[in-house]
Amino acid sequence: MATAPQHVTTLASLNQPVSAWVDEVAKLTQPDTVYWCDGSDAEFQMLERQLVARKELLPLNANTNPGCFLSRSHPSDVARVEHLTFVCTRNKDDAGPNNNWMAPEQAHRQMDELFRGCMKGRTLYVVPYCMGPIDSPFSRCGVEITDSAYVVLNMKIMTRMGRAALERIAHDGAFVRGLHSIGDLNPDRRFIMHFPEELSIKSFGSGYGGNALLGKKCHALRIASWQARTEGWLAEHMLIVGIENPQGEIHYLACAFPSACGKTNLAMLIPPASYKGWKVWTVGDDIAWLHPGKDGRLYAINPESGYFGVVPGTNAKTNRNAYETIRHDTIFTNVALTADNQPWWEGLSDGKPVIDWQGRPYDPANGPAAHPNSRFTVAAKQNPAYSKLADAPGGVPISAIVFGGRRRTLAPLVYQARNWLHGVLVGAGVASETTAAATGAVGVVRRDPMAMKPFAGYNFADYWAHWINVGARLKSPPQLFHVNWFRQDAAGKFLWPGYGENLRVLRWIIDRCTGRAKARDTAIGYMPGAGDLHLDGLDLAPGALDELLAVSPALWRTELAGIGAYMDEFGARLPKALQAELEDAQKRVAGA
Ligand code: SAT
Ligand code: MN
Repeated sequence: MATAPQHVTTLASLNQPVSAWVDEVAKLTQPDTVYWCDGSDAEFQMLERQLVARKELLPLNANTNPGCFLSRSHPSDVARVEHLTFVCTRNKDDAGPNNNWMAPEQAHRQMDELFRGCMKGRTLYVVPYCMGPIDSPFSRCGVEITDSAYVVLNMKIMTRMGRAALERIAHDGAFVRGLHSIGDLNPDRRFIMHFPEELSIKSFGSGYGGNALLGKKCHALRIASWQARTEGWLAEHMLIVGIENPQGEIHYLACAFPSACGKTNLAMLIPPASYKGWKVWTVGDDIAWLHPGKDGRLYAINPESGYFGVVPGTNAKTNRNAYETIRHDTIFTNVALTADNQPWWEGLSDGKPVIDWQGRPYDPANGPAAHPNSRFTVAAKQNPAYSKLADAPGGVPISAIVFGGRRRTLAPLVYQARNWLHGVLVGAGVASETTAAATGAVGVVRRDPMAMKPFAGYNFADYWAHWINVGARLKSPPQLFHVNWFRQDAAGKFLWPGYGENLRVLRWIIDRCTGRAKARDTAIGYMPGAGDLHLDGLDLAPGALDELLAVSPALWRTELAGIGAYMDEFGARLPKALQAELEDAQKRVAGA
């Protein structure tokens, strides 16, 4: 690739610590060319053209999907790899039983061996980025070095990338160093290593989003959660959504669900037809950075500027906003193609696939046409529901925090924690049936506290203690809730329609925050009575609501024992207050 020496010098000279690090990495990895990204649209288009010329990016039908491209990954490189993801702290206990751990010196040695000479014949891209609005005091910057132009394109969409970020780094001083190479995509030579004490990341052997777009899970969750603890805030796996009622009052909610539980859908929800005058505004769909404000409330920014969402299931009925958002200027990864070169995925009502996600003629015997974890990368600004406050430097005030998971049984449609401490227990008890976003078996229940199991960059015991401390500092803390959209009847049929209808539950949640809704005091927390939810215009199966709001003390006794056993793994570091809260919860359920 041709570099413009003038341009390189200008950007490199903006920041001595960055260029010193780039030189050091170039010596190790030996690229043919070093290219500093300025983040301009012209640069984006140039890289697109290069990838198209190399057949690494396929332009899609320009009439139906203008500005859209398809990328196909290596078939073994389609999801995050939690068993190959490590948190490398000097003290093993600081990473905790919730993380894979390796001593930092050993991890550096092992990774540097992989990186040695790995960029021969390739271009080294320097990608300065800012997580959060460029002028927000809550934002944090990083620089990713990568040999993948696909990563550069995605980082341009997902973050505030380029010159402005580099200027902010010069001003801030500190930045997160992320070194990435796709290597040879050999799963045996694939590792994602985090060094929170050094604010650095080394990722080798994968081009997949969560493994390769280092600003996302690696920086904005694992490293940032560590930074947040030392600085007194929270970095969470949460969407941020504003709900506006017909009176024009907007409440912001932050919701934590494990990957592929519908966070993007909830963040872009379309109100049901009977909810006239209601509007939903998206601030973020995956990550929230939460800061205690001077007024005693909690304020949230979305560190990202784009969506890296699951494609299958997206259609005009399930999520019209997402469907509109990805009609143009979108990078699709691992979807199928129709005969006229339109992207296709399971859940679309029209079109039919002729080429599958691996580029083979479509044959149902090979499984789904689009990979179940196929993704779209798209600028958040394309969302028709993009919030006016999505770029607000001070963030949005959070009225409620909502936890949830995929549970066939047990968890009712919604319940409210009794107070902050109980809410921390509710969050710590989140569990979900596994999905396609991570490699491994699908459909197994696993503990996923605060939906952060794969993302907390330190010991969960310390993380829960930090949550308790943050709550204690808030004069007007958000109310905490738990929802379950995925409850099924005995025949395995979903009891709740989900999607836009979820607004009915969010409405009860908001009304609880403003003191407008009634609730029953139950063994697990506050719950709506059958008449407390606004269900006009909704056709639920007979008995479904009772089942959705049923609490089985027997199942809950088993669940709380399971939570207790899980927490025991954290030994003496577990906060005493959380242990006591669990015992209280157990007493309430025992007496029910
Ligand atoms: O990890 S990714 O960000 O690639 C997708 C997800 O699990 O949210
Ligand atoms: Mn996620």
